[in-house]
Amino acid sequence: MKKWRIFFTACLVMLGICLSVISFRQVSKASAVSANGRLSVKGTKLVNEKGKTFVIKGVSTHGLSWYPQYVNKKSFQTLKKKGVNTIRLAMYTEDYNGYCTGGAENQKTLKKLVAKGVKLASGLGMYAIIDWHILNDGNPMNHQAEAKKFFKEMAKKYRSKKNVLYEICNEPNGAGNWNNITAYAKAVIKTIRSVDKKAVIIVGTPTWSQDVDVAAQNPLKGKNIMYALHFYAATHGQYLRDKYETALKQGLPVLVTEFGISDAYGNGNLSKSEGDAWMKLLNKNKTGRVCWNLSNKAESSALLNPSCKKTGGWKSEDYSEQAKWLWKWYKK
Ligand code: IDC
Repeated sequence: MKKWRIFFTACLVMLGICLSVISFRQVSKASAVSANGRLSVKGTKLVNEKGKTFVIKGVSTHGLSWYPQYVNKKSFQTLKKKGVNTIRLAMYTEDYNGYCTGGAENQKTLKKLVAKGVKLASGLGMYAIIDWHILNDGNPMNHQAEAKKFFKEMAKKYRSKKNVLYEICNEPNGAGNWNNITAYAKAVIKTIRSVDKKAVIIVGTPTWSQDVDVAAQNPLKGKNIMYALHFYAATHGQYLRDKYETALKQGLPVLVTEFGISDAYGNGNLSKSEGDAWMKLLNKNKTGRVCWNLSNKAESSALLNPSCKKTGGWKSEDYSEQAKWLWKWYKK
């Protein structure tokens, strides 16, 4: 009798240990993507598969042609530990070695980098934004044909992935007014939707993705479309927060796919106080945000110090002042 009791007690204890190990492993395994699944747009926000608001806390690469070394597993893993749940893969279309100006070999290299970035993000349960980074080419219509071809290829490749989002024109400016943007976006969205009915698509807005209020007056039709707002806190303060709130009030789904606390040139003095004001407002509205930029370039928007040559596994001395500010917000 006594022996049986000891045996049963031992079995129960063992079972208890097994169950707690399993649940611990599940908790420690839970990633942004495994916990939230495919994202979609509801009202002004991004939501997860259960309809609950999901807030993107992202980091953007610098131009993939210029800083490809940071697209590696250790790098993304290190960012994940800092609270980052999304990586934006910034692929310039013009500039030096841009997708549309660097030739066929360069296009292959860039596509490989995008594929590597998506694969690594997927493996770590992070979201990936594929960014068609127009900048000097202010009007997205300039490369519409290439964009359609590129995004069709991406959509075919990633239609079954739950973690891929498409940003179809980083920062329209100049002739990239809302008329041209909507004409471009309609064509590119149609191309993506012919392959993938669900992925979230982000559309840039006029004046370097600041005029979300203009987009709000005449938004595009269709589901799972968001509009980009970019701010650099040392330059863009209350007037831009007002535009953002105007757009939200009109029901526009806004996503901050690029921001920093430097000036609009990605350099100069940082403004932590303006940055704090922005983050408080974004948190209040549960708007996602992606910080510029993952590199050690000698500019204040870089997240790594210029002296840091490591491409992952960074320690506090490797991070720039902006990064240190950012990690505090991403921890919350
Ligand atoms: C900047 C980079 C800088 C690079 C420049 C031109 O930080 O190193 O020389 O582009 O390619 C944006 C753009 C983004 C800019 C960033 C800072 O989307 O490409 O990166 N910025 O100027 N919009 C507002 C600011």
